[in-house]
Amino acid sequence: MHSKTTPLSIEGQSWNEYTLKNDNGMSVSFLDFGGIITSIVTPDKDGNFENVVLGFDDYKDYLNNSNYFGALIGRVSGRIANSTFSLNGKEYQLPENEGKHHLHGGPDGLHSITWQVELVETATSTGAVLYHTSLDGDAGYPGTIKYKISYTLTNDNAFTIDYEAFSDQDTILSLTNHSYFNLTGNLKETVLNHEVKLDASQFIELDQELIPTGRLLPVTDTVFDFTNGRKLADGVDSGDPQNKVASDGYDHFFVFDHKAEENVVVTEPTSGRKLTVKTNQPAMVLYTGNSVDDSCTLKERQSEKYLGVCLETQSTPASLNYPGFPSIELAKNEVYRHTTTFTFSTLS
Ligand code: G6D
Repeated sequence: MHSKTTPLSIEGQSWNEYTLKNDNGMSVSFLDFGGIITSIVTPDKDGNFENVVLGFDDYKDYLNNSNYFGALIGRVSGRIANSTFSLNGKEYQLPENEGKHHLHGGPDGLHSITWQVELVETATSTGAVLYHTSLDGDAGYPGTIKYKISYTLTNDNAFTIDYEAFSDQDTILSLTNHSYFNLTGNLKETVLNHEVKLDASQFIELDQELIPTGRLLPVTDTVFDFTNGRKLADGVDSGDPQNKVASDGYDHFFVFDHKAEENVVVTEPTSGRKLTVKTNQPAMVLYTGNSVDDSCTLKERQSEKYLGVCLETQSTPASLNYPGFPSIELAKNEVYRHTTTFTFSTLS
């Protein structure tokens, strides 16, 4: 187990890249800027260690990261319709950064701040704690938030993100990480041949602007039924209106049933890689990179549509407008706790 720190100078800004490495040779690298995960290196079935996430080749591109590659997301992941919400009878106006809507915490969200990082080694893990304080009114949100986010890698090839946050006022908060996974290794091909299994029997319907309509749809007898495993390619030309709305793919909030051992299992047949996800969150956005075009120069190659799949565990801002959805409210002095573990293995 060990870690290293690499100082960087990016467009005059001083960043650091941290690399956590376990005894099996698996590594996770990330920046203090945006908490951005720049690479995760894992073995395939033949022991070839390759990168399994999308990341820029030139790190200055993270300053204009409209795909949010690898980034921490907040204060609120997803879309807040019309960039407004009310809390305790008060109306709040947030910056509009996708049409009239507020996406992923706005232009100055957590993806764009530089975190204070402390490396942490234990007998069984190597990791880091990322700290930040966001002041009352930051990006239009109420409450001063103290964040403490931990990245931890163990010798089980498990990478855990623990999010803790604390507010001095009632507010809203829903954090996630926006890594794009690609288990082929070094981005050999798109993720359309990945098989995904989800412990989820419902998902939220989206309108043409990708805003939740308030309806929970059953997955039964649709290409949204991942309960027994399904290729992501099924969502490309299904003709299902909900795939069409998402630019011929998935970009949807699946509500976990929390009945299965694992919430998510992703496998890739050629490499034999397997990724399982366990989380305490009520749901997850499954996003197949439908808006990724060929304009990004990544470490291994140019980007393209469907090159990565995002597994964004979270609650939903739809709860601001519809009853019955997992809430994103955080009461004054309540501690926000979100933990998600990504475990990498190979098919036996
Ligand atoms: C697109 O609709 C998708 C979002 O879900 C994603 O997070 C973003 O691109 C990066 O807006």
